[in-house]
Amino acid sequence: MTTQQKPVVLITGATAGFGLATAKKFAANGYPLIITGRREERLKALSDELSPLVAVYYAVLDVRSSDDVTEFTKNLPERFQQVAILVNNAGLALGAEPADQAKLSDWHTMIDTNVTGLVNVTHSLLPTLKAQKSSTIINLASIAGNWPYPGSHVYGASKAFVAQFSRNLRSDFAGTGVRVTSLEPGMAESEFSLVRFNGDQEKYNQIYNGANAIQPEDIADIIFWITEQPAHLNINSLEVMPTSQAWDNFKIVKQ
Ligand code: NDP
Ligand code: 8X3
Repeated sequence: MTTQQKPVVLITGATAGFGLATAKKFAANGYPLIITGRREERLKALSDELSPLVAVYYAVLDVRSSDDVTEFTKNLPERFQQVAILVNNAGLALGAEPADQAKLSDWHTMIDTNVTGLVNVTHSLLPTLKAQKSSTIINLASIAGNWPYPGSHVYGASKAFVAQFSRNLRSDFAGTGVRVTSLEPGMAESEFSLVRFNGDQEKYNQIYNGANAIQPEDIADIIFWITEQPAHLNINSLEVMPTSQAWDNFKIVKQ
């Protein structure tokens, strides 16, 4: 199969972490790429790096704006219009204080990005994905959507939405060529915790030092593996943790 015959991959949030590593993984395997995010310099640098390998189109896109997402989809260059793999990766957590100390604006940002943004991108691409013989949507959920922990409140709830939305899409597309996966990673080392803790490098170090956390390249390998499954198989959900991470006791607060 030549490079030109491989399906077009669209990755949201390709400027860092999982999205960046996933772009590199698909490029190394010859897939034409659409990479998006808000930081243009990073998109351009990545595009320059990967263009010798594959066709790359980059676009500055804030997934929170449905108008911008619609425009972006409408204006995709012809070479990139037949998107067949969508990696809905853009997302973030903000803060980990107890709910009553959290900022309402942070809650709104998480919902706007992790829920509304993911819905915006998915909705605008569904006709294209459905028109392909075979296509795959991979939605980045999280263990935080499956299990509660203190300080997770809206972040975890937004990821529970992603997991259930993925299952519901599966219901609508059963028997069609559209596959949907909810990918649910645990602790992974990326800019995620810098964003969550407002750039606090010390907190970041505390979290990851000695934890042997998941690396973005691990997630990229898993995403690639999901898309490589035979067309008659759908990975519905996949939860992955670092070996160092597991559940703890239920909390009992005695009077
Ligand atoms: P990073 O912070 O390293 O990367 C997040 C990416 O999302 C960046 O490329 C950022 O790009 C993009 N992004 C954020 N907001 C927007 C927006 N409004 N519009 C477009 N792009 C946006 O985090 P990770 O790679 O770790 O996280 C990727 C996904 O995986 C997220 O959905 C996260 O919730 C999820 N996840 C992360 C885990 C972890 O422990 N790291 C574990 C489980 C799930 P830019 O700033 O340029 O817009
Ligand atoms: C990120 C994983 O455990 O920090 O989704 O919430 S966790």
